[in-house]
Amino acid sequence: MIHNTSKALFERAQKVIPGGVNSPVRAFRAVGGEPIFIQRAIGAYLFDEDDNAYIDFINSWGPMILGHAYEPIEASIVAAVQHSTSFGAPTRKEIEMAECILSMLPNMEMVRMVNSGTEATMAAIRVARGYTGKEKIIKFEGCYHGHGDSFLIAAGSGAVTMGFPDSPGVTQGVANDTLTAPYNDLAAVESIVAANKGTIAAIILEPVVGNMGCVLPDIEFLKGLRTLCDREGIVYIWDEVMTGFRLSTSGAQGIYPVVPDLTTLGKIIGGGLPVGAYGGKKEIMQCVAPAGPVYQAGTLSGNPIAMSAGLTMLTYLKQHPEVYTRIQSTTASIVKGMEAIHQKLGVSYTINSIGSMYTLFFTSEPVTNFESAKKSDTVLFGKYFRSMLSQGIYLAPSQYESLFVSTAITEEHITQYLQAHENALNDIHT
Ligand code: HOZ
Repeated sequence: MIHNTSKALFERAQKVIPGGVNSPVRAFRAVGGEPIFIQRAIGAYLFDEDDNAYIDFINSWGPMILGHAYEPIEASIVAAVQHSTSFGAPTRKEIEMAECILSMLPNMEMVRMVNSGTEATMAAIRVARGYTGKEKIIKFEGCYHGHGDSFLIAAGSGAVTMGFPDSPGVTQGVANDTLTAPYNDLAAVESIVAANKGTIAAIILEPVVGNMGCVLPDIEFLKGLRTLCDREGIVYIWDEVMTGFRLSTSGAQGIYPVVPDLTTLGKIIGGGLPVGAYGGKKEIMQCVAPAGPVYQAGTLSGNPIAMSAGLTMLTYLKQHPEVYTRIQSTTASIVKGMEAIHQKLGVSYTINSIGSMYTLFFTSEPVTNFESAKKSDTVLFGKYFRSMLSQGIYLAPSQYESLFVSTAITEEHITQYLQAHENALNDIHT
């Protein structure tokens, strides 16, 4: 593959954009080589500026669940644009969007739209603090909740990929208010809560982690946190920015029988446009301004174009739950195929998977938390990534991310993927 145009664009980009990218993971620093610049996409395929085609397993980190340039979503955007792109005033679509979200997430009684997952998580903890009158939060090592100050402590995703899990620029005061525990370790959380009695406003987690790679929760862990939060008057927040409307029509809440107090959303709810949301119990959400005193606002919140795209996406998913059966079966075939190849080649790697999310970890040990995720051989991952890319397979350029499958992936794509996988493993082991 020739990447001359991407190369030239990257050189140009680095002169005007920090690191040449608008989000760090995209720079490919963790996998070596230089980023490819995407020119267009359709269905399962991305095309770069040199017109190379790639089968996409990132899908914009989740949102393109129906594949790229999905016609009904594009049509809804085109229709909305004809009535202007922003009003900064309430619209009917915002109510329809809120009603649609609540109908799909039965645990949610009220919702506020924002512009990104980061905004949603920042607002959710502010509301939790306002509601409880307490200041500290507990997050989990390797979980990533966007780039808000409070969350850049032991953070996953790009933060760990780039080697800054505790980012400079976060004040000591903020850091002191963020307590961290290992994922899936209820006893550790119990002791943190006991040592900080009466000071914890919220516990926030990814109910299925995407940001240290895909890591599954122990159900007893999720349930135990619910009991703990009830006992101690702590707001239990599920960050479903990645899992919301991806794991089921009700996200992780449709799979695990646990009810959070607040949920944060993003990605899929915008149909590929920049949208986030947070919502939950009415009693808590009534604290948000102007209903209550906790301030949170945004000129572009509930933007009419984003609402049209998001509403079209959610309505489609609600009416077509078979989407989930399909992408789950595609993912299962990929995982099964990879495992068969590992057996054939006599190599042992861990694959974590649920629904249409999965990660191949370059370790033979089980991955259940950040500590075990970090046992992966990231140098090997980098080699694997580059081999897959050269064979036209676009994966997340970091070991600490999940992959996402869309409905556009066919049997033929699976065959191509598995062949590339086998070739890549042969490449890196010779
Ligand atoms: N941190 C995002 C995924 N966990 C990546 C965002 C991006 O680079 O687009």
